[in-house]
Amino acid sequence: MPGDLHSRLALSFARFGTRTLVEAEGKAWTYGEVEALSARLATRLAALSVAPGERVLVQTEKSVETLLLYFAVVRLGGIYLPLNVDYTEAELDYFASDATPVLAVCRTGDEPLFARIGKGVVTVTTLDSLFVDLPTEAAPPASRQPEDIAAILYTSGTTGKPKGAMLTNANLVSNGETLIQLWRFTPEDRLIHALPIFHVHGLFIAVHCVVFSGASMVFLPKFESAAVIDLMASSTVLMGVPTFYIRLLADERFTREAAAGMRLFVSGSAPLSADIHRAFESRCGHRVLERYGMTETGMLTSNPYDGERRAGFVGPPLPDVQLRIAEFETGKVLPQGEVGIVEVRGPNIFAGYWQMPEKTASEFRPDGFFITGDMGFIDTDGSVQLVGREKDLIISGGLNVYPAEVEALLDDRADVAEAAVIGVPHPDFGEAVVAVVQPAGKFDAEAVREEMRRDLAAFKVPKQIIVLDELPRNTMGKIQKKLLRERYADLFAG
Ligand code: MCA
Ligand code: AMP
Repeated sequence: MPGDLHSRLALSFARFGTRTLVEAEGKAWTYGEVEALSARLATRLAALSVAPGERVLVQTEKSVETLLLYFAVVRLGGIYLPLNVDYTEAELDYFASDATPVLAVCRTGDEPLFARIGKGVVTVTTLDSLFVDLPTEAAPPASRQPEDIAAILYTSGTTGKPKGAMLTNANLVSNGETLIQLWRFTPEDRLIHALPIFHVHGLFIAVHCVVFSGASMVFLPKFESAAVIDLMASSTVLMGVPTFYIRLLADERFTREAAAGMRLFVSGSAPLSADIHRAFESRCGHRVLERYGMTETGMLTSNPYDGERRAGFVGPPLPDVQLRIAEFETGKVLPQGEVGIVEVRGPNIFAGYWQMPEKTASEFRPDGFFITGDMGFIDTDGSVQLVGREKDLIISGGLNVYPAEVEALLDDRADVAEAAVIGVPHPDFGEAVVAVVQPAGKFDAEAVREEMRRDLAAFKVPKQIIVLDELPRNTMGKIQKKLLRERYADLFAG
């Protein structure tokens, strides 16, 4: 198999030429059409200076055109940098300044905003305009090595600024190859694609499983249970975050009959509770296949296709992944059964954070294992259970929110003395972001929430702000977040 991503995609484009690759809004594109259109789009991008190693920043809606843009950038050996469509100007400005892209592609109407970000250094174009009078010639593919960077995906951190995880051609190709074997993808599969395409989950895992295997997918703009249930009769696989499964269970149209034609439901990005796992099986007869991964690593573990898919477990490591449990502070490897930090090594582990060599070094052990920040243990059957996180992170509907970022915004306000941001159980999102604030003077929680929307993507804005005269502190003066989490555990219950 080729080690660079474009060659791997091209293999499928050639092999499955006349078969459908993607459907959206009632239209269909074959493998051959996708190759031809992305090659012509690459000609346009090359004229805009996209070349090997150059970053292309993308904030566009989910569409087949965005998918073609991804393939075109890969063809030219550029570095694809997709961003959440919810990101605000303040968030975008950081990414553009840090990544110094040669080109930014935005939604029509967002050009003035994009002209302001990144100190005006980038060329800005809209996705729509890229497709006007598309050149007829196909750009020649650039030659790329497995270790060259194919994409940068930003992830936030417990401290400091978001970090750009650099994913190589080899990372993406190897993970895709492993997963199509493990999850038995064939050209007969049709995936219901309801995830966003600016994360590893929806872009690399879902799209590469489809393209590498010659399968097809139906693009939905977002998850909606009615549309997903309608598609089940003519589809075979769904990949989603736990909220998808919670919402399907809440829809009475979701029955054993509705799911009869499906062969696989995959869940990840956040913990799927054992209760939901069991409720799903008793409703439709399928056991959800839960897997675990990260932006920096792609997929790391997966429950088996055949064999027991254990509720509450994320399965054994993938065949080419080495996984161990260690003591966080010392790095001492712990025996089977003990809880510690999950550390991993393998061909799918990223090449480091963009322009942050020290940060990169601090997240790897000297022998090359990456420290995930997740806590877990390995059971007697080799299956991993995650029991928590060493990192202070909230996962809401499969999206990561780092409390430090939200706290910094609140702490900066004149009407806030100090704020603590916590995750509490939520029936739909799994966890929800809640801020507990000690005000400095007059404080209007709803007005503050509204103002926060200017600077933060909607999913990071606290669903509720609780006002306390005093935040609980330990003897060292540190805010007792654990106590707050316990106190507000039932905030969204019922
Ligand atoms: C939307 N909102 C959210 C979320 N999504 N709030 C908290 N958490 C969220 N995840 C906001 C909306 O802006 C809106 O705010 C309000 O909540 C209600 O939105 P709703 O219509 O219910 O949301 P939705 O549009 O239906 O989206 C929910 C969703 C979506 C379907 C769960 O967030 C989603 O597709 N999540 C998947 C994310 C994902 O792909 N994660 C993978 C990354 P307001 O009303 O105030 O405006 S992790 C990864 O890639 C690693 C490698 C891995 O392991 O997979
Ligand atoms: P991200 O940085 O967005 O890629 O999120 C990665 C994090 O999501 C991991 O470090 C885990 O904490 C979490 N995660 C992903 N899959 C699972 C899962 N199946 N169960 C629990 N947590 C998960």
